[in-house]
Amino acid sequence: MDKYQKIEKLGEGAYGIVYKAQNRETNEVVALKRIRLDNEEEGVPCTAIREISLLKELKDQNIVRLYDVLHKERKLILVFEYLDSDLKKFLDSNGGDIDEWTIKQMMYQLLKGIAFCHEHRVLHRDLKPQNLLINKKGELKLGDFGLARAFGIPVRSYSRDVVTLWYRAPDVLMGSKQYSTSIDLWSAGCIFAEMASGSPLFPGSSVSDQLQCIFKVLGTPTEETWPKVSQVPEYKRDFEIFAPIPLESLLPKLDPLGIDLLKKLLEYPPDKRITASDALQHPYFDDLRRKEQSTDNLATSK
Ligand code: INR
Repeated sequence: MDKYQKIEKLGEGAYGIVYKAQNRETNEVVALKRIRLDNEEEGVPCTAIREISLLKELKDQNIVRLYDVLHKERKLILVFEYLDSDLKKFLDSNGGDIDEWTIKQMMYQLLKGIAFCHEHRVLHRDLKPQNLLINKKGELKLGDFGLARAFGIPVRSYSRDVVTLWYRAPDVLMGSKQYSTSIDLWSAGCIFAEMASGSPLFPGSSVSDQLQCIFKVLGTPTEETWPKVSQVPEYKRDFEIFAPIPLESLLPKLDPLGIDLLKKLLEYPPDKRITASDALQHPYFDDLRRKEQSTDNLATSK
């Protein structure tokens, strides 16, 4: 690791420790992520190396750039673009009081990042405020994507903290193995609500408690609200029955268009959940898209 000088520890994710570091030659500041592997003796599986190397090609404004993959002495170090903060810190430092325009801009960038990943057939699978990186320019970029496929979704983080279930889709919680892009849109819905209210929408403490948190807000799913729900592997006929609470009453800060988008992100049937590219076209973003186009014109009119 002589090419980089570690500056400080930034955090501990599901797959390893992240450090702020500086390239000794170019002075470029980067984020280094040391991947911990369960089988240190056996080294890094070549499927994982291949999987991760493909992520180097994934370049977008709303995706944290993976510059390099260093594979030495049976260890894997990922060299990422550096950003100064993450959405969790931003939410905490603002006491949950983010203005509506900022929420909209953050959501738009989140959905753009997701749409880009999905267009390239990469699922995130574990979106949460902690791995949405932000900077002072107001940019938001997805981190931690694509690692789930290379290494599997861990149950515990590097520091042995329990991995949060708060953003996990009900179909995944109920053991559905047909993972599709829709699981990331559920997470986006949970993050949207959290930005609008300042507190997590579904703060469950175990898989069954997580499902109950969801049911208490959206109502316990039935064949009417979720066709074929009883065929999902871990569906229980004795799930406690709850009636839905209107989302408007929980999120007074969100305007009717925002509520409409949120409902489409939190659809029970995975195949009915809005896609990222359709969400970007939702009327909630009309004013933002108009602004974006007028600044595009400014940039090209000279
Ligand atoms: C910061 C983090 C700033 N930047 C925590 C953090 C606190 C303050 O995790 C981070 C990262 C960064 C980061 O600048 N680049 C990356 C994290 C991740 C990838 S990952 C890239 O994959 O989410 O851990």
